[in-house]
Amino acid sequence: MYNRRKFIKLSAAGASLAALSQSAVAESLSNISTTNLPIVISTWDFGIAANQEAWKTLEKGGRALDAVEAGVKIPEADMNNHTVGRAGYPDRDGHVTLDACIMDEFGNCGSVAAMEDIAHPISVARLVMEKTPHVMLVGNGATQFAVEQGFKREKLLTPESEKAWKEWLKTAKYSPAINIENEQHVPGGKYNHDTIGMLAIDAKGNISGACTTSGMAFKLHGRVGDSPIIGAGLYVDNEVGGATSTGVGEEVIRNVGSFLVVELMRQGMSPENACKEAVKRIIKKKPDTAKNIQVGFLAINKKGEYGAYAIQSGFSFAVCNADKQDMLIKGKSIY
Ligand code: SD4
Repeated sequence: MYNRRKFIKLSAAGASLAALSQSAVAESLSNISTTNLPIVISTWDFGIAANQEAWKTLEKGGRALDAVEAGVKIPEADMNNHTVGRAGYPDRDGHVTLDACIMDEFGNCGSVAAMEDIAHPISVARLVMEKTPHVMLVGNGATQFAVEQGFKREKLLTPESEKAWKEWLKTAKYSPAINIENEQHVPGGKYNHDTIGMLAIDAKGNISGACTTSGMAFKLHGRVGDSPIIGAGLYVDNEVGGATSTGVGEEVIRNVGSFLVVELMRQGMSPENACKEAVKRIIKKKPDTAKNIQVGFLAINKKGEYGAYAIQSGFSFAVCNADKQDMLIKGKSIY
């Protein structure tokens, strides 16, 4: 028979459960061994400096979200880095257009795409997440929002990037090489293009990620790659882990790459095997395309175990934890 007292008790429990703050839920999810934590990992050699910046937050017991935002701002600000943020190579019409996204331990996320004139897209993405009911702002709307939030409008095209663009215009061959470190694959490999994807787990065991890029060099105006697309360039699930990608964004989007890696880890695969399987999916779908492009995935699971895999050799990633702050690891590859 229906027991009203029991129902009242249960619904009271339900109500108090619902009233649990998001942070209490995250605390309970993080009820695992945290011996390797905190930790931060990120793509490519420039990940070392970015990780070191993120570490300053993590070692003080700070939140992974703050760590990844601070970390990726280093390559975004680097005037010698032509693939992320300020000083990035422009599109084929000479506009520097930036893409970035960020995701936290609660599944909150924010993104900007094809945004011009603002040097730190990752911080704008974070404000889209925190201050709007939306996930993604693009183009002029993203710039307008950033300015309203107090960001300074500035010219992002540097003389050096402009020179490279004018050089490229002489042939205007629309086949920019991406990430293929092995120059024998790539005529014009000097326009190699790398994105920073960063994943961190803080001392409480909570995971966040960030991904930021100026996208494919000399792309069509308006082109958006995987980097600002939640599930493609970045995905975090605080129960499982996080993943991020670098390389030809179109192939990553087609396979919803980072989401796939996280789901494969959920099914029990190690981070490295999950990345490898996602790379194999890309190759299987378009074997001829895959021979001449680079895509790399980087992943971390809830225990702080990490791994990576790429189509081509030459992909590297940086790891930083209490033991070592400047570790650089060569990612394994299919070819
Ligand atoms: C894009 N995935 O725009 C980016 C580019 C990149 O390493 O990652 N290069 O498609």
